Amino acid sequence: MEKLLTILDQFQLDEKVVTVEPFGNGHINDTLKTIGVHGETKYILQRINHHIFTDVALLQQNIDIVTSHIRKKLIAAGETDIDRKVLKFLPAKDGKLFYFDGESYWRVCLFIPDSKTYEEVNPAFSYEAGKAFGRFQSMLADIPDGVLGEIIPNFHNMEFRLQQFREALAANAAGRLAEVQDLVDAINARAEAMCIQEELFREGKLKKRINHCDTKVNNILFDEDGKVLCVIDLDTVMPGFVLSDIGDFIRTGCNTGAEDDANLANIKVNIEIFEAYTRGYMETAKDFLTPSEIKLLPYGGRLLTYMQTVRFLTDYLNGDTYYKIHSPQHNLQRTRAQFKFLQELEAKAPEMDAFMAQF
Ligand code: ADP
Ligand code: GN1
Ligand code: MG
Repeated sequence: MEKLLTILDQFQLDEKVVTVEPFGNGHINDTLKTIGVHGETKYILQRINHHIFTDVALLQQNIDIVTSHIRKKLIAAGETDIDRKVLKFLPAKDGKLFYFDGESYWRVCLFIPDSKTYEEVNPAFSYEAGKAFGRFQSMLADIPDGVLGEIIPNFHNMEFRLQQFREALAANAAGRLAEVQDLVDAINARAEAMCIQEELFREGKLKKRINHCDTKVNNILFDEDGKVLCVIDLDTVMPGFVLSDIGDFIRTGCNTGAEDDANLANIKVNIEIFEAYTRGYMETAKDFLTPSEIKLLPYGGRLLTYMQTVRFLTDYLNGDTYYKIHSPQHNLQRTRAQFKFLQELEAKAPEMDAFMAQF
């Protein structure tokens, strides 16, 4: 605790902090909230996983560009209460937006008061979330190419993720290959069909746009009335294919079970959540999407679920080197849960595709 308070001391803060508590349940960084003298929370402190985000200066520069860009647009649109509608990171005493203590990298942002995140949403919240992500993408659409650094190269490139998977199979570093052969076969059987974006991009038929690339349900802050305040967790904002963002929301928001549900029977598609999200998203994104992107939106859900299946299994085969795990077989449990959800999405594909015909 003393150490964490010393770290906070390195930042330019207005309020005294007496203690910090763990917060959130991300798989990569460590998130904590601060508690002041009267029990109030003013700041979020995060330890950045620099094994994954190896260029922390670039990471914070990207986030600064994105948050400043959104802030400017909100001000121009006459919005009020701006500090609750876009994240605000606070500089360290040397002016940098992070602090290195010799071992770890840290950053601090303002805690947004009277906000809530959810692991599950109802259709009304899903509709609001759809509008929020469409608005987020449209606000960032005019950031010129090359301004944001590609913080994790090939992050949502399916061909690249499959290549990493194949390397993990070949190395079999943790000796776990034999027990997951059924999953390996299922992944291989779908590989070609899941790489159409890369193919379309090479043919010049699909362009890259700035995406959030981690649009899990719990990366949106809602106010007490269920309206979206802002989109958070901006580490992976970068150019990519537009399906990433609708895809990751379908993967997390439309699943009636948990991402790592041990009981596969819990895992089904909630179609109402998909329809509500898509309606909201189309309201704010329709103007910049091409007809072929619109048609592919349900495919985006399958793609991101498949990609997550591949990424969790790759990590399991590698001996759990990437994601935080909470039990020895956690990555395998996550893989099985994601694969079950993929099968459920495949069964619902005709219904989801038919829904898109109205747009
Ligand atoms: P990660 O998912 O990588 O751990 P996040 O940035 O998503 O990190 O933060 C984790 C959780 O902390 C969020 O789901 C949200 O509940 C909460 N949170 C993060 N930033 C803020 C903020 N500025 N104000 C209020 N709550 C926040
Ligand atoms: C990670 O940090 P967190 O939990 O928001 C991962 C995402 C995955 C997600 C799966 C940098 O996100 O890409 O989709 O876990 N982030 C990174 O839940 O790899
Ligand atoms: Mg998060």
